[in-house]
Amino acid sequence: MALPKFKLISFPICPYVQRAMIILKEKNIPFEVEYINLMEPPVWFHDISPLGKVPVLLVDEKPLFESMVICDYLDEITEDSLYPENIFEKAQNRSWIEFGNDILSTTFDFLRTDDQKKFNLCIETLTDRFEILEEEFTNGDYFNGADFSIIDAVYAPIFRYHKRIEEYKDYGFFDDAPNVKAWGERLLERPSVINSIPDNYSEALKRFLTNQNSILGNLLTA
Ligand SMILES: N[C@@H](CCC(=O)N[C@@H](CS)C(=O)NCC(=O)O)C(=O)O
Repeated sequence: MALPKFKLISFPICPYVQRAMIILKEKNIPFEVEYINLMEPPVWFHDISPLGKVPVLLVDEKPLFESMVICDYLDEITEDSLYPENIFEKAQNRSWIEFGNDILSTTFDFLRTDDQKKFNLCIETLTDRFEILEEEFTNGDYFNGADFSIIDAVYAPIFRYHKRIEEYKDYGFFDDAPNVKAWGERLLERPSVINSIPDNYSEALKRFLTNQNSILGNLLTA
């Protein structure tokens, strides 16, 4: 069956966009990408994104929003699902994807806050979350063992943020989570993950962080 025409509406440093991009690449689905400036979005963006957020996937020009909806749709219209076959295990993966969403939003708070108390609390929470994940993590290369799954695409952009943070300063997030750290490093070497960001990612991320007037942003400009 011929696939529809896909266009992914994106923002250079968005981790949710990266999820969709990774799945498109893992599944060898042809697509176009259009990067927009979220600070000054084009007028047409409001018509396709009711929450004003990326990613949006245009499917034969019809919009789909929310990254997990997009990933699940792409998984369902192609062969070889990137979820476990067992329905309970699939549901469990979705639980841990929600856990990843929570890690991502705490990571955003950590990057953006100018409040020292909140900053310290984020460090504590993130360290704790990665330790919990360590207990859940099996012995394979990926979350579900030998094979790459959707949940790996969700966590890869989180590890990308944390690798960049570590380059500035090591906050010890993974001190009690060595297997999770190794999982992250493995993910960041995977071609679909490497190719899920644009060439200007590093500058764009640095610009974004230094413009925040946050504790971490100020550390970068010091
Ligand atoms: N739950 C959404 C979150 C997407 C999201 O927060 N995207 C950010 C960029 S990383 C965004 O578009 N923010 C613009 C805004 O909130 O106005 C998803 O999974 O797609």
